[in-house]
Amino acid sequence: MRYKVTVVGAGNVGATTAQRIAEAELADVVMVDVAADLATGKALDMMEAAPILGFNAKISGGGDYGATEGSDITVVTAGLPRKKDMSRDDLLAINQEIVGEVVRQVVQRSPGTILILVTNPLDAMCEVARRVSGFPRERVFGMAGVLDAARMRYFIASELNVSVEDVDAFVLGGHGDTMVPLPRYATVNGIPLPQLLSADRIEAINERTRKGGAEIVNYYKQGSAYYAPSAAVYDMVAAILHDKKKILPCAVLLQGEYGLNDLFVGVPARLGAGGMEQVIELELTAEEQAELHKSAEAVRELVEALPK
Ligand code: TXD
Repeated sequence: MRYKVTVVGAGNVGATTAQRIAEAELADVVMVDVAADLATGKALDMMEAAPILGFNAKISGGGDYGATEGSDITVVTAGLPRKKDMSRDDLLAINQEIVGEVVRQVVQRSPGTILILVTNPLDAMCEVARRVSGFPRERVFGMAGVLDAARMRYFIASELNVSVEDVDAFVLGGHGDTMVPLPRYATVNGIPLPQLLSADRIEAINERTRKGGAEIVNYYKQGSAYYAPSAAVYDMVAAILHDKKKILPCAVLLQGEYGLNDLFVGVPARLGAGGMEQVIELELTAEEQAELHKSAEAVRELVEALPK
């Protein structure tokens, strides 16, 4: 049996995600973009690599949603990326219109699909997708935490000169400057991070993690990160299609967990064949809880600014 994954937006994150999924033969991939020729051309270019790399997945691309019918998962990257000196929140108005229309088109043809949102401002776009699709929270959630945690893991591994494979870390909260890195839950091969690094060094890593997106934007000037973001989406897609039951930080609609309601916030969740199968509640200190609520407030402000 072959799975089908639709990726809307064949830009940097979308195309790289499509490439990663196809090269791993995880699923056939359909890319859709308003820039139809761009999607068609990138799909053809990737397929022409298939004989060399030896993958059998099919990638197609264009402007028509017809080809997306019956998708198991749909990844939404359509929108404008953040430019230098532009906050994620500035993107709100433009991207809510784009994401709303994309989700309408997608769910008409794939009413059972699982929606993974990537477009910024991420947490608010999840809410737009939820409203338009009417899907339960198991089938509409966002990618941000896997990326933010991967950045933190990389910074920890570099600082300690250990393998990235040995480092685990969690980042909670909204995907913005108020995100909450959780060094207490970071480990190096099971050893808690606070036993390995001074509080000062840990705080420096937290700060670099919070600003990780901006650090890349400053280098690229035009556009934002996509290699690590597409790897993060790939991890989530693989967890679902292979029913891995992997615990990954995702933007999930909270319904009472962490004392928060009806708001998409980044928390650890179990991903498997059923999509977002369970929210994992971590025990937080009063300070961590306060930071999480502050981050959630920033998300709420954005959601309240959305046109009804
Ligand atoms: O952690 C995260 N969630 C993120 C989010 C990490 C990285 C990037 N993040 C956000 O994803 C970023 O701020 C943007 O909002 C999206 C996509 O980023 P990307 O870097 O891929 O942007 P591009 O290269 O500009 O690609 C966007 C594509 C482009 O080809 C447009 O033509 C297309 O989206 N687009 C559309 N496709 C379909 N339908 C509509 N309406 C549409 N509008 C634009």
